[in-house]
Amino acid sequence: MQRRQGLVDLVLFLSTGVEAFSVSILFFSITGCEKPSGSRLDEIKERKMMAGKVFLFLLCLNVVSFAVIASSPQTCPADDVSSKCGASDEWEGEFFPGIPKIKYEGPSSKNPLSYKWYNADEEILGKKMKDWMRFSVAFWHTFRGTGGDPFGAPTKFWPWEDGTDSLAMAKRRMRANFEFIEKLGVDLWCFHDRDIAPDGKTLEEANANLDEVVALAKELQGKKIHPLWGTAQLFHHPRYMHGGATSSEVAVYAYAAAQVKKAMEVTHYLGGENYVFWGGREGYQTLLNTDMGRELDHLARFLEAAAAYKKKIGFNGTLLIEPKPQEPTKHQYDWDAATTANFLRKYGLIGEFKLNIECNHATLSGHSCHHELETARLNGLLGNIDANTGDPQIGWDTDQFLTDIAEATMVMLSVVRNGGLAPGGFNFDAKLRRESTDVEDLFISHISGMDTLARGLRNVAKLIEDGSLENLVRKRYQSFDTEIGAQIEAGKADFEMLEKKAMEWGEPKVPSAKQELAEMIFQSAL
Ligand code: XUL
Ligand code: CO
Repeated sequence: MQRRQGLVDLVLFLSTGVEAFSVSILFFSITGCEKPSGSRLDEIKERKMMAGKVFLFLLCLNVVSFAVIASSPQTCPADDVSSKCGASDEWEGEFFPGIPKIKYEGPSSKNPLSYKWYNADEEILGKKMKDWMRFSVAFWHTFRGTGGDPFGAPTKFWPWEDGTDSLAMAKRRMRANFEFIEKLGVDLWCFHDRDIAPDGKTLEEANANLDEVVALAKELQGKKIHPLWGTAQLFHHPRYMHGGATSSEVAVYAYAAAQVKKAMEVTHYLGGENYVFWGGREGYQTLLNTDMGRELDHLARFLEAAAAYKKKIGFNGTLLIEPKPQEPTKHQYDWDAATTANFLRKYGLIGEFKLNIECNHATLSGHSCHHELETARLNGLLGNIDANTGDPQIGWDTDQFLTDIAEATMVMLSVVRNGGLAPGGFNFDAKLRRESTDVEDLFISHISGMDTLARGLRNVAKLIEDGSLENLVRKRYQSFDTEIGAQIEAGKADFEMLEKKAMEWGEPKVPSAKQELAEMIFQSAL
């Protein structure tokens, strides 16, 4: 498409130039100022004929070129949508010109558009880095993030955006998404239904819009790329102001179910490996007007129905719940990993769902990301990580790229102990700061986030190889590696027996916890 356009442009340019030239010859020969003699008159006639022929030939060439242009679909330059773009969904050129495919150059590289620590095919702890990490690009932040905040207007005006929410724009954006993913060198992406396609006046219209964009995404994905997960956006539209599955209105519950049904279908169609439920408005503002018990029962019924539908359509992806304590509601039901695990257990949903732990959500609930990951892991529920971080001074979900090496090392400790995340992975639920407005910032932020986690993995390998931290922990509990300790752990030590032992042993000698030593060992691996 692009080449054909270039050729037509060249022919047009050349023929128009030569046309102008021949017309000037014609003009000159007709209006020449010298008085012509007989043989000179014949010569002029001949020149006129020749010029006329050239002119006619070039005119034909022009007409053919115009016909080719008119018959080809209208194209739209990727880096400037203002001029040629109508309802066309075709494009020309690159969305990220000048950005090469990002390569590993090693820690000494000063090239911001290169990986310094993430070397996809390098083996660490018996697995390729790319298989430990399974990085994914979040469509909503990378392609729908505008930089707008509650106090200010959008700051990002990507060259391919035309300011509309049209289907043509959705398709162009999808093309930009896949160019981005390919240049970054990852295989996975995540989306909400309403980020990738415009909503409709009716559910039918919204579904039709989604189908159209999803068909293009399927074509652009090729064989290698597919969604890490998909999800339904049940928090933006006013109908969801009281929640989706926990709304007090039964018609909203039904609408939410229909939206999740469709989002699961398209995730399955695109080869998605997981499906996420983030209860953005599944919570309450005040208990004075809320029947919490009834809302939680409804949420469980909703999730049960989702698990049943997944089986019905033959979707083998993992269903994931993403805990978050609040924002937008004052209190969300999936507060943290422990609360969510308890909810799943109470309603008999443990085997059907795992958790998607987001680091910024962890800190909002008053925990560290490491705590949430370990809580999920120890319950057999660690399914996926939304890789981001908050700001220690700002009290909301800032969704920043994780660049703290110590934090990343702790995250990777959990991932390695979990044996990896597959079929889950790391989704960059992270956005550029409002003030970062260059197209290349999209790349720099992802590269930085990927390198930080890759560095975390390398540090975990060092810690495991060194073994001192593991030894320290083992030593700390060694008193339980005894006959009585084994009896306690097997649930065979009753209180009478323990009382006898306490009297026999007398006042226990309590050893140091060695916290500073543990921190020193940890730091030495960074
Ligand atoms: C919001 C959030 C969501 C979910 C998907 O805080 O994390 O983007 O990850 O709905
Ligand atoms: Co998230």
